[in-house]
Amino acid sequence: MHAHPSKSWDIFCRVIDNFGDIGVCWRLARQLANEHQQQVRLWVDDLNALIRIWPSTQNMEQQLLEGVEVRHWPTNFPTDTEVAQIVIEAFACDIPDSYLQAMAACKGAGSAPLWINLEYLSAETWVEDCHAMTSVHPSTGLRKTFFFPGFSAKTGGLLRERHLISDRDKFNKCLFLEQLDITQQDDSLLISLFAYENPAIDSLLSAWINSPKPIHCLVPQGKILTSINEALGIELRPNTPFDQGKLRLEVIPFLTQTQYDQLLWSCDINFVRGEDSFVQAQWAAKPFVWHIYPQEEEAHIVKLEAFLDKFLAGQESNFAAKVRDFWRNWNENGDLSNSWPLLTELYPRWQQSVADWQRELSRQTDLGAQLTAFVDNTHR
Ligand code: TRH
Repeated sequence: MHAHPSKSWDIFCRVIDNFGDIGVCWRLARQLANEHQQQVRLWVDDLNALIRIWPSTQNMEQQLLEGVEVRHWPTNFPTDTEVAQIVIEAFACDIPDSYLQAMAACKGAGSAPLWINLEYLSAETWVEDCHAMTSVHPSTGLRKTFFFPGFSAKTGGLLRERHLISDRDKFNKCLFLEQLDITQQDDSLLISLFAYENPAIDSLLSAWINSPKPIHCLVPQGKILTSINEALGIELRPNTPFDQGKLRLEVIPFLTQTQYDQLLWSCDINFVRGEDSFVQAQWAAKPFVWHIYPQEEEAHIVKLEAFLDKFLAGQESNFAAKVRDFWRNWNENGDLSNSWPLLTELYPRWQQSVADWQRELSRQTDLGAQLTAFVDNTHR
């Protein structure tokens, strides 16, 4: 394994909403520290979001966690903060002005830090043209590089821990479900459901209740529960499974990030959202459905279709049409009562398509390795 000179990194993470911003930054920070032996400091403005996905996090200003120095990013940022050699601005979060001025001072002293903006993931083709492009900050003259995660070799790649695939392949599902006190219904399709509020859940639940095959759905506590409770006119609670027709619905606690990855490995179909769970669902090599983060002017639908174009390229047209139809209905409040059975009757092909897709993706250098290689080649 190529050893990288150990450098100091500051990762700035502002939690907009949900858990994706911190989910991505925390996974990257751990990987840089533990797989590439870098000195990593993670600044996060909302520690509670990190505590939710990593409960061993303390609510304190400074702590060492998993080899990463985790710092609370306060409103009044400490002006005496030493500038790191590598500065990651996650998702254009705007690093503190005092820190920016300190970066400019370093530049003036001949040791400009490497400033990288880590962009949101997209499968859109323009990403390949923009990846690694730079711009010069008007008032400081500092150069910023735009680093785009992506699904092709012309992008910055995807987050994938070094041991993820081998850990997945030797994973013991039964033991994991036992630890979560879950007894899978016999001969059932085990489904994990992580999504935003979604009125389309109504037709999906009726498709599951009338499903030819038993459906056992696990719902980590989260936003989709509001839609489920509205659709069923009940208040679902942890440890109180709901049974109707062929459906068993079980609310499970919000898991640690690692346990959630393992839940994806345990299920036959995964409903995921945002960015980090979306990527992890692909590494789980199980059929998945993406509830993309809604954006103005339907920009998210363009992103959704761009991913489907890549994922379904070369797939048999009938199967491809069924997947696209189901994803569109899930993201555009369509009727799922028909598209669900039509898709699940093609489950083996769906399974194979995801297995092939993730195998192809796993040949690409992961984002953490690409970032450290980029730093080696750029920051002297
Ligand atoms: O929470 P999200 O919807 O985050 C979103 C997206 O990142 C989106 O791109 C961004 O614009 C928006 O936030 C602001 O979905 P995502 O990206 O999948 O992040 C969820 C994280 O939560 C992921 O790291 C997995 C983790 N998680 C757990 O740790 N435990 C759990 O039980 C579950 C369900 C998720």
